[in-house]
Amino acid sequence: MTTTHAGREAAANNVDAVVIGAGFAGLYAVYRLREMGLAVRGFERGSGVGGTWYWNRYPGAGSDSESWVYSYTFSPELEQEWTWSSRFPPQSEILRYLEHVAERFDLKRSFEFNTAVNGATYDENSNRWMVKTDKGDTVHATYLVTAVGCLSAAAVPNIAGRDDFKGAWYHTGQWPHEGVDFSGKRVGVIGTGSSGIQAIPVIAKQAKHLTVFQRTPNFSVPARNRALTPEEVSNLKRNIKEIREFCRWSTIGQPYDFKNQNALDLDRETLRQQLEDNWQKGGFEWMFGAFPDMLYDQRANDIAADFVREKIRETVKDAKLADKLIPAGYPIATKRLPLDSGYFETFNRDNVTLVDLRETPIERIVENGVRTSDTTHELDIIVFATGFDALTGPLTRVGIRGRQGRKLEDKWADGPRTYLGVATEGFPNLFMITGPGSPSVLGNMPTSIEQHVDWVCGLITHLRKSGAVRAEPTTQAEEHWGQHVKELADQTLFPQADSWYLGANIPGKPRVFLPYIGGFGTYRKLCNEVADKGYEGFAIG
Ligand code: NA7
Repeated sequence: MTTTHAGREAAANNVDAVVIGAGFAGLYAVYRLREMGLAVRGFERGSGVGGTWYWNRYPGAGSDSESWVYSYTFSPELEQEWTWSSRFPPQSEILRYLEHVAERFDLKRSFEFNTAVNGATYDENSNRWMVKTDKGDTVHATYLVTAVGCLSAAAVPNIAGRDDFKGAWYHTGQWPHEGVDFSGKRVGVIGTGSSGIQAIPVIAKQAKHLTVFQRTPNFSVPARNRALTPEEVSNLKRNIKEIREFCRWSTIGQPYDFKNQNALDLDRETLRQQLEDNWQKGGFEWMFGAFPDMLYDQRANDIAADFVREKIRETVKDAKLADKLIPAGYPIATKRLPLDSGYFETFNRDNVTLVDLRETPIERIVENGVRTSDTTHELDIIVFATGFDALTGPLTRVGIRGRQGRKLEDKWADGPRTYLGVATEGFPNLFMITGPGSPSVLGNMPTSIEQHVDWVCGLITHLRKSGAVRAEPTTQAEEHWGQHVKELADQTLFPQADSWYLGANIPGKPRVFLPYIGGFGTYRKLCNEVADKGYEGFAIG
């Protein structure tokens, strides 16, 4: 009995693959690896599946991707069974979907929940990863697959006096499961990125008073979220194969793409009408289903930016307030473009105040609120909608050490270096799902995730068939990829903004454009070519 138990323990601690994370990426990675016949163990720091959708439970949280493509494609049955309620599903529905997937494919049995991986070291003698958890377990695995998410390392700014605050404070990315009751409360929201812009209209409706602390005014496009009709649902289901195939090869993994035409080639009136038509449709299509030069050419970008500025001015009744809310000084969409449901309208409410931190910066947090240079804003609750240490943060905090004990955070001290965003030299058999240097946050995440996992599984199959024990990128391939990622970004207007795409939101983080901006379809093609050439750029042995 004891021997059997010990034997089972040993088997469980010696597996083919460890997967970190049980969000969209981790669930699919476990599914695929198990399908290939591998012994897999997954670790997840949350108490359940969901990843982003497990943690981001703030009011108004939801997907900015159209629901019918914000989901898996690997199972046509699943695709037909599941019905989304609305165009942009709320967090609770996406979490329900992921729980359904985990149950349907019996994925939970491979995961340990409430367990964080807090170290992973590659042992060159055994060619195995030694993975440690905060529960004190050590698991040995041939492959280490990180499915840690791009936006999972919450960034709470180090504002003086935070511990002095006597009220409650929350970060949007670490929201309490039981929710927060804002009724009768004076609430402050710090941050006007996508999370703040989703949360602010909802909190304003509940709170006694809402104070919005804005450092940089943001552009935003209406989501125009709505329920899907039964006819739409049946049409979508009937055509889903074609829709998905389109997404797979599109620029951002969505069911639309840039036009084959530049904004500057159109006369002003036609252009305005097209922008207006897309504005009425709502969603990212306004920008990413429009004219490519809006992201390359300052003159075209200015037209788009001015269009939104006019919309803000039309919406916000108080002209002085509108001035404060109108963005300037960076090209539109070069900071992640939020979608909103009544964001600018919220500032017409009597119970909402905007604090422009460029005029009156925060001095410190005090026991009864936030003190800016001119006054103290009295608050019962502070919501930090202040974002994340994006893309690299979730990886460097794991404590990954490659060959010769080299730490990932040391290797990436001047910015991440990867090949295809999937692997990094010196760290054999470490496979990153939607890592830095891949399209990741610039596209529809589930589309990216499935492509990555499938591709990594293809590489693992190749290794196993050829009797190889390890794969890692060559320095040359990695350098070449890094240059390519940079060159593509430099051709656009993106590097002009202080965005989290560049790490600009985290003090001391090197300014490196993190995602691959060449388009998701192009990236897929490149990955396929690498595979067709026997995984060119990898040292395999
Ligand atoms: P973002 O987009 O990084 O937005 C964070 C916001 O918080 C942004 O307005 C920041 O202003 C503001 N911020 C950050 N630190 C401070 C301090 N110290 N003081 C005042 N204001 C601050 O994060 P989100 O969570 O909204 O969105 C992240 C992504 O998650 C989103 O794009 C989706 O992909 C999902 P700043 O602009 O830096 O001046």
